[in-house]
Amino acid sequence: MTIKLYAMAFQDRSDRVRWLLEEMETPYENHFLKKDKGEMDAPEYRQINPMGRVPTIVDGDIVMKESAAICMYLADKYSYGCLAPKMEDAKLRAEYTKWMFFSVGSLECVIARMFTHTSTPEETKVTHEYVKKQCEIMSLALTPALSRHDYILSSGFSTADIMLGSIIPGAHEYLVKNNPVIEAYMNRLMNRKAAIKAQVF
Ligand SMILES: N[C@@H](CCC(=O)N[C@@H](CS)C(=O)NCC(=O)O)C(=O)O
Repeated sequence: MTIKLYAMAFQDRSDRVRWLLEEMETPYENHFLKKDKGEMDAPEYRQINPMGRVPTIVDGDIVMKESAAICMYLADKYSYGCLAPKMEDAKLRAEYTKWMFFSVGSLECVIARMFTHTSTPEETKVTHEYVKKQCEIMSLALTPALSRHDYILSSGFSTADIMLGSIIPGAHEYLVKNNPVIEAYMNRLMNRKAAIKAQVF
């Protein structure tokens, strides 16, 4: 049964799921919901996602929400040992899990403040100072890892790169602009065929 991917647009948090599906060459259908037509609030959609958010996937009788969780689930199911390190490879799997959670739990929630905490010039200033500082701290983890290898894991490209690659551009100013290591990493990711096909960037 073909996987259904619910989204609002190519460039929302469904981007990482679509990119992963393209990398795995797993068949899927895009279902774009029109917010202005009330489709996010429609009872049929609220039944599978009570919060009325995207992305959601339906894979047979499995319904998944939360983009990082969806990507972990899909990579384990369709690309285990390739885009998701195996459990037996404990050190690599631990590193992979760390970056998957870092991407949303440390990075994206900070970057998202630039969209939610900017209602006045004063608030915008405070928010940008905060995001800049946090990005400096997160660079202390990202830059050394990406100096040692082309992708975030020593084993090569993985789903953790899809998560990071879809989130980092949101803080281009603070993470990419003056950091040649992260800039080169982003160029590698942006040139991947699957990312181009998924219209991530
Ligand atoms: N933590 C969730 C966040 C989901 C989320 O907030 N998605 C946004 C789009 S990127 C959304 O659905 N917003 C609802 C709206 O704009 O009405 C995830 O990573 O999937």
